[in-house]
Amino acid sequence: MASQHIDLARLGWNDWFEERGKCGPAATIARVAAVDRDLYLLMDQTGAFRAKLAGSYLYQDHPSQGLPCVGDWVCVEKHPTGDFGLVTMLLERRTALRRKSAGDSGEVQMIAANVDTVIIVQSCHYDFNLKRLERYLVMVREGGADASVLLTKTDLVEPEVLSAQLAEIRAAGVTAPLLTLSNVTREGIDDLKRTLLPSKTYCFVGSSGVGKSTIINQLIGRQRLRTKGVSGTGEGRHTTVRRELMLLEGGALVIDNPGMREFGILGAESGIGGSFSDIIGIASDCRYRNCSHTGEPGCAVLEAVHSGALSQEHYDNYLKLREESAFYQMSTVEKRKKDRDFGKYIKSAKKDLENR
Ligand SMILES: Nc1nc2c(ncn2[C@@H]2O[C@H](COP(=O)(O)OP(=O)(O)OP(=O)(O)O)[C@@H](O)[C@H]2O)c(=O)[nH]1
Ligand SMILES: [Mg+2]
Ligand SMILES: [Zn+2]
Repeated sequence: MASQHIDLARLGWNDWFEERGKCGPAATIARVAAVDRDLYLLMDQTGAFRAKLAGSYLYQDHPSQGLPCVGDWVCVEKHPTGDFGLVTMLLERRTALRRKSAGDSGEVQMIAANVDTVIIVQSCHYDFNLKRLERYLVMVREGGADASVLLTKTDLVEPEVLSAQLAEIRAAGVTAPLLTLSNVTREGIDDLKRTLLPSKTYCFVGSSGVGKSTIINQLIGRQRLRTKGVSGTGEGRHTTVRRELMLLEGGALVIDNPGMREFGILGAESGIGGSFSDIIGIASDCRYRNCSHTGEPGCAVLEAVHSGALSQEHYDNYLKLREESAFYQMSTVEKRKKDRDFGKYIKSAKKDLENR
C-alpha cells in the first residue's frame, strides 16, 4: 500500500478498494463528502477541498454508475494549491444505496455509496411502520450494505408500546440489529456509539423528523447539524437538505440524509404515485430528468397532452396536486436553500476536518 492509502484508511479506504481503485499518474484518490449539483466537497488525507467534474469525466463511460455521490471514491487532479480539484474518474462502488425513480423506467437514484451499515431510523412515537421498515430493508440489501434498525424518541411512549414494536419487528423475521434511544434522556446513545466502528461508514435514513440529525449531533458532541429544534416532536419538516459525510471523533464516518419523503411520493401509499402513475410513467421519456412538465423542450408529458393521449383535465389535476404537495414545495425551497448554504457549509466542513 502506498503511504497515501494508509491515511485514506481513516476515511474508509481498505483492501477492497485498493485492489480495484487505480487512478492515472496525475490523479490522487479522494472521497466525496457532499455534492451540490456540479460542485463537490472532497476529503483526502490533506483535509477537505472543493472539486468539479473534469471535462474528460463526462466523456468517459459510466453507464452503470453515473455521477459521483456522497461516499464515493474518486480520482482527482488537484490544483497545486491543494484547495481545488477536478474529478477525473469514479472508482468502483462496494455498496450502493439507491432508490428507484418514479414510473417503470427502471432509473435509479443514488442515495449514498460505499456505506457499510445503513441505520434505518424510525420514531417509536408516531413514525413506526413495519411495512416501510421492510421496504427500507429491501433497499439496503439490494445495495449490498448491512442494515440496523434504530427506534428513537423512546421518551415519548410507554415501555409497553416500545416492547410491542420490538416484538412486532422480530415477529416479522427481521434479523438486523435493533437499537432504541432517546435524544432527550440520552438513554441508548452510548449503546449506539459502541456499535460505530472506526473507518466504517454509517448512513442514517428514515422519515423527516425522526431525529437523524439530532443523533449525529449527539455523536459529535455539539450542534453541528441543523435540527428541528429541541422539544418538538418534529413530524415531517425536512430540516436537513443535504447529504453529508462526517468523520466522528471515534473514527467512524456517518452520513446524514434528508428525510426520505421520496418513499412516500413514489410508493403506493402516495396519492401522486397511485392515481397519476400514468403521468409518472410517461415522464420517464422527458428529455430532462428533472423536467417539471410545464414547458421544457422534449417534455413527453406535454406531448401526450397535445396529442390527446393524456387528458388535459387529468394533467391539470396532476399539476394542482403536485403544487399542493409538500414534496414539490419542499424541493424548490430545498434548491434555493442549497444555493445559499453550500458555500457557507463548505467553509465550516473544511474547518471541521482541519481541526481534527
Ligand atoms: N422527544 C424527543 N424528541 C426528539 C428526539 N430526537 C429528536 N427529537 C426532536 O425531533 C425533531 C426532529 O429532529 P431532527 O433531528 O431534526 O430530525 P431529522 O430526522 O434529522 O429530520 P430531517 O432532517 O427533516 O430528515 C427535533 O425537534 C428534535 O429535537 C427524541 O429522542 N425524543
Ligand atoms: Mg435532519
Ligand atoms: Zn416533462
